Amino acid sequence: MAAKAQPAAPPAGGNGNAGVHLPLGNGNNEHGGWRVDPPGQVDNEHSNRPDAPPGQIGKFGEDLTGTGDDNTIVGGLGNDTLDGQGGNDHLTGGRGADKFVIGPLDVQPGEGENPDTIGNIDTITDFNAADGDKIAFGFVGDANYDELTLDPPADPPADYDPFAAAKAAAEAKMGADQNAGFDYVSVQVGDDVIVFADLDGDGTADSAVVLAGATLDSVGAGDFV
Ligand SMILES: [Ca+2]
Ligand SMILES: [Ca+2]
Ligand SMILES: [Ca+2]
Repeated sequence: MAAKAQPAAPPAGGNGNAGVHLPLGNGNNEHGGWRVDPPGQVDNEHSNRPDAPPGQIGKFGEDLTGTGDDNTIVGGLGNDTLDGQGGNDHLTGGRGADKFVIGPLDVQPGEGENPDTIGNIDTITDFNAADGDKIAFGFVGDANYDELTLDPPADPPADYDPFAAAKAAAEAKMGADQNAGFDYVSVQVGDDVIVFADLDGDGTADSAVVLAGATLDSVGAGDFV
């Protein structure tokens, strides 16, 4: 009797019952490929994806789209497009030139929604213009950019809201004249930068995103699409 064909050996990088890594690119997962880890997987070293948390299912250089809920979305080594959709999302592009799609502010929150605050809008955890990262607010046309540092009051009142203060400071630069003023204004607030966008030119911010742990040096006029 002829011997039955044996099943193929697990791909290199798999470690017993801890799941497998599936390099579909150049073998080092530097170009393309995706990864499936079981819960509890802690060994990112063999996947060559130190920027991806255990358990993530993701592709490289692909569109990573969230839901209306608060999502955490983590890109890989490639050039990813991260779109959290609604909710207050935490977006991490990882390496590569990533595009972060940012939606509108909840200017008048509905029932069950929270007012916009620094912790209550989308956050980009690793914005890096030097990598070619871009923020996509959906603005079309020529855009003017400015930036400033918010100086909190020496003795802030109990209800001091740094987000509202930053938004007001940004809107003071946006101006009500559609043909003047700035369309994008970045505001340094403590250790973070909040980028505000006036998409319709009426002098009010329509969208905003927090760049966590960033400085004004890390974002500029050429970083928007
Ligand atoms: Ca979301
Ligand atoms: Ca990436
Ligand atoms: Ca506006």
